[in-house]
Amino acid sequence: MRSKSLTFPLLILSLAAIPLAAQTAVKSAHGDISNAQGTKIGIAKFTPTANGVKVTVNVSQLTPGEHGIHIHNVGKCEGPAFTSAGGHFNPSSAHHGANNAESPHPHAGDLGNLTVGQNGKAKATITIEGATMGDGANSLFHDGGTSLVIHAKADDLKSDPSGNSGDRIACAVIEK
Ligand SMILES: [Cu+2]
Repeated sequence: MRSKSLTFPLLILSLAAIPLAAQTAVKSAHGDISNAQGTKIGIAKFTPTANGVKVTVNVSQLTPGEHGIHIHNVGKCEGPAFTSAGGHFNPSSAHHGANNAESPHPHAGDLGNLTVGQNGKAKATITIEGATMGDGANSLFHDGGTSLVIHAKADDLKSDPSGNSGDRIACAVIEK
């Protein structure tokens, strides 16, 4: 109880400071990962780095194996199909997949595959190359926002537009 009463005023103070800081640079973002039924099954955390934005994904209740994982171009996750998330976040209009025969490739929203263990859980840290959390087309917070989507099947890392990775089974709106 003692620590709680000390923490509370500090929390108010730091919350009051956020609007000022947010105007210059977003230092972190997050997204609650929901499945098609709308159940929260995980969380994604985003932090800017020198060459992009680092995302840490922590998710459970998925089928074991490889699942395509991408940043999609609209920050809207309406289940069960999550088509509201739009196509891939692809500000450079590149082809999909690290092994795509066409050049240039891959694109920013291409995060490859997420490996889910036999227990249905997955943890991964991936860099969204070239993405920012500031202003402009490369920003995860461009007009309309972005989302993180997990697919039913593995991404083949070469097929446009989404690596043949099948249905969208989980989605998180990326939020400041
Ligand atoms: Cu996708």
